[in-house]
Order: sequence, then C-alpha cells, then structure tokens
Amino acid sequence: MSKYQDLSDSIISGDNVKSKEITKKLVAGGISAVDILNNGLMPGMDVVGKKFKTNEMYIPEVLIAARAMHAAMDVIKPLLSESGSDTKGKVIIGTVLGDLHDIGKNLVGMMLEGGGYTVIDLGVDVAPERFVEEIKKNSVRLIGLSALLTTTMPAMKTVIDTLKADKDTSGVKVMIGGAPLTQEYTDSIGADGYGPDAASAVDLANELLS
Ligand code: B1M
Repeated sequence: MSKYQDLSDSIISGDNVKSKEITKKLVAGGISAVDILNNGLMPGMDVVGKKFKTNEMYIPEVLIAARAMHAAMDVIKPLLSESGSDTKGKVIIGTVLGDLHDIGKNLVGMMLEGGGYTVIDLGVDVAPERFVEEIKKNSVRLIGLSALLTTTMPAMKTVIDTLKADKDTSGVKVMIGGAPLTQEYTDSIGADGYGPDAASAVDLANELLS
C-alpha cells in the first residue's frame, strides 16, 4: 500500500489518532507538506465528499472524517506557512443575519479546507457589513453564505446588494447554500452559484475561482 493511501484511509475511516501519527511520520521522512496535502489528505476528503453525496456516508461520519483531516492539518499547517506554499486561496463563509444554523455551514467549511482552501469562518448571524469588512481585510475573491430558514433567505440578497454597492467588493463572487434554497432562487438574487451540498460547494468554488 502506498505511503499516502494509509493517510487517505485514515481520513475516510475518521481515525484522528492515526491521521496525525501518519502525517508526523511522513513529515519526519522528509515528505513535503504540499505533497501530504495533495496526495494523502485531499484524496481522502474527496472520497468522503463523494460518499456523502451518494448517501454511503452520513453527517456523523463526515464530521468524524473532518476531525481526522483537521488533526493532520494541524501537523502540516505551520510547515505550509513556513515554506511559503499557498493554498488554493481564501474563502470567507458564514450563516446570514438572523440565522443560527451552522452544521451545514461547518461541513462546507471543512470540505473547502479538505479541497485546499483557507477558510475564514465568520460564524452565524453575520451582518452584511461584517462580510464587507472581512473581505477587505483579507483580500478575498469568494464568499459562501448559508441559510436554513425561509425567513433568512432574503438576507443573502442583502449581502449581495451590499457587496455590489461598494467598488472594493463588487467583483467578489458569492456562492450560497442551505436546505431551503434552489437554483432558481440563486439566479433571482444574483448570486454566482448554488451548492446543494457540501461536496458540491468545493466543485463550485473551484469553478468560480478558475
Ligand atoms: Co432549525 N429549523 N430552527 N434548528 N433546524 C430547520 C431548518 C427546519 C426546516 C425544521 C422544521 O421545521 N422542519 C425549520 C425551518 C423552516 C423554514 O424556514 N421553512 C427550522 C426552524 C423553524 C427553526 C427555529 C425557527 C425553531 C424555533 O425556534 N421555533 C429556530 C431558528 C433559530 C435561528 O436560526 N434564528 C431553529 C433552531 C434550530 C436549532 C438551534 C435547534 C438547531 C441548529 C443547531 C445548529 O445548527 N448548531 C436546528 C436544527 C438542527 C434544525 C434541523 C433539524 C437540522 C438542520 C441541519 O443541521 N441539517 C432543520 C430540519 C432539517 O433540515 N431536517 C431545522 C443538517 C445539515 C448538514 O444540512 O444545513 O441543509 P444543511 O446543510 C447542507 C446543505 O444545505 C448544504 O450543505 C450541507 C451539507 O450537505 N449547505 C451549503 C448548507 N450551507 C451551504 C452553503 C454553501 C453550499 C452548500 O455554500 C456557501
């Protein structure tokens, strides 16, 4: 079995002790953090994302896999910044104003991290002005909004309108997701993309930033 396969398997099975241990061994063996991320961790999360999409894995297993991913990421994160290697880019995510649901948003964040992005998670109940502030502070080209309530869906349009009204943020892409949303609604509020699930959010981010 390849040295990376064991690591991918530890992510898929959600073994955070093993994922950390194998990552430490690979680092000690001189493997670069980027190779570990690209050949071991990301392929593992990719399998998790696919299994989640096809109902072969469920939310608790995905959260456990994400924990294993985080344990390994903790080992390589300092090395990545030390070597100056960059991720695919930064993405800001948050649940919109008035909405406290964060399980789906957290999954999206974990999947994006697994897909190679640096995620800045603003949490829940996030005001439009906060998104603007953080976009400017972090020079971000893509944000992800989550809403679980029909009553908070319009807050997504408010964020989009607020971004469009400011010349410094008008070019920022916006992807949205959450159980009550549809592609039709996405188009109607002028968002750039809709992710029906966490795995699709990664594909969407890749597409929007390509
Ligand atoms: Co709430 N709640 N809740 N709730 N809650 C729902 C959403 C509801 C459908 C339940 C129901 O009535 N059947 C209903 C909404 C009805 C509606 O608007 N039409 C509802 C309600 C009414 C409420 C309250 C108003 C209840 C009350 O107080 N009377 C209240 C509102 C609080 C508030 O937000 N202001 C409330 C509170 C809560 C809890 C706090 C108890 C808790 C949230 C805990 C938490 O998140 N930390 C909660 C929960 C857990 C739910 C249900 C049961 C589960 C939601 C969930 O986490 N699903 C939910 C019913 C249900 O959905 N079955 C319900 C799992 C999660 C992985 O899925 O979030 O859809 P989801 O995310 C998916 C995709 O949507 C997508 O990817 C994820 C993974 O595949 N996705 C994105 C999500 N965001 C994305 C962003 C992207 C891309 C994809 O790009 C950026």
